Amino acid sequence: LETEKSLRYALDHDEFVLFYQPQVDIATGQIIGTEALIRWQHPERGLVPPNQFIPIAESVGLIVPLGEWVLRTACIQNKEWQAAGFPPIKVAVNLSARQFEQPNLVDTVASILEETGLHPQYLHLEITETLAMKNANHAIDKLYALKNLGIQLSIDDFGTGYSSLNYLKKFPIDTLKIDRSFVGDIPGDSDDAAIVTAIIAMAHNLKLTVVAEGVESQAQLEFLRAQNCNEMQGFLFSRPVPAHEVAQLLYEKK
Ligand code: G
Ligand code: G
Ligand code: MN
Ligand code: NA
Repeated sequence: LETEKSLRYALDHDEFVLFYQPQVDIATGQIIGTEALIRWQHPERGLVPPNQFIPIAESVGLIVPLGEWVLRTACIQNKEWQAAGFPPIKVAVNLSARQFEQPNLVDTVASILEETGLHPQYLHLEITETLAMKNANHAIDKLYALKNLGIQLSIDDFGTGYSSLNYLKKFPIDTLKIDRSFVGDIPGDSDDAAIVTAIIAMAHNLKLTVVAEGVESQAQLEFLRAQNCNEMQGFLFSRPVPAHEVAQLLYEKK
């Protein structure tokens, strides 16, 4: 198991790296964004996945400086793609509960946007239902403050958390990301097909954009297309890849 010390060392020695998973507009097939996903490039162990260190970073509080590094790096990278002449795309960054609870979160996001020069409309922050519901009244104020910066907000892993649908009405959310556990067995599993259909219809009635996660097959994509799901993310199009491979994909699909 990782220790606070080894994670701190890794952060100080630039051992973390961001991969990016493309997000594709289902109607046009164009890449319209990426989700930034952290990995640890360990000198001996190779690429360590986030589930092996994010929970520890969260429990010892190191997720706060680490999350700030993720946010800054993702904004710089996205700005670089724009500067290279690619059509502007958004970048989605995952926020942990501990980060969300920081009193200076909104200031941190604001100063990273200013420092990197990324236009706020291209930054999407992903939060989970559980995170938002932990202290719902406080969360609403914070979400509105984030929205006032001009950024976009997404609910990640939608349908898997502890939540009330009430928050969809109260929170200034732009996007729902349907958790991949609902996507994996469509269209064959009629329960999952019904759930996915209902989520998309509800989201659209609430004027929210819907992203399907974990899309692995053409049959899943066709089902989602028929339901007018807006965007997809998954191995069918691309795994999470290093930044230079995103540039290659953007170049090929131009
Ligand atoms: O990339 P992968 O599919 O292995 O990601 C596994 C989990 O790690 C996902 O739930 C994802 O949300 C989380 N994760 C990846 N990168 C980050 C990050 O930068 N910050 C936080 N808080 N979670 C992340
Ligand atoms: O929880 P979150 O959605 O933030 O994390 C995304 C995670 O899902 C990453 O670990 C990523 O590697 C994984 N992932 C992305 N696309 C697929 C897919 O098509 N199938 C599966 N099984 N996992 C995926
Ligand atoms: Mn996510
Ligand atoms: Na997810």
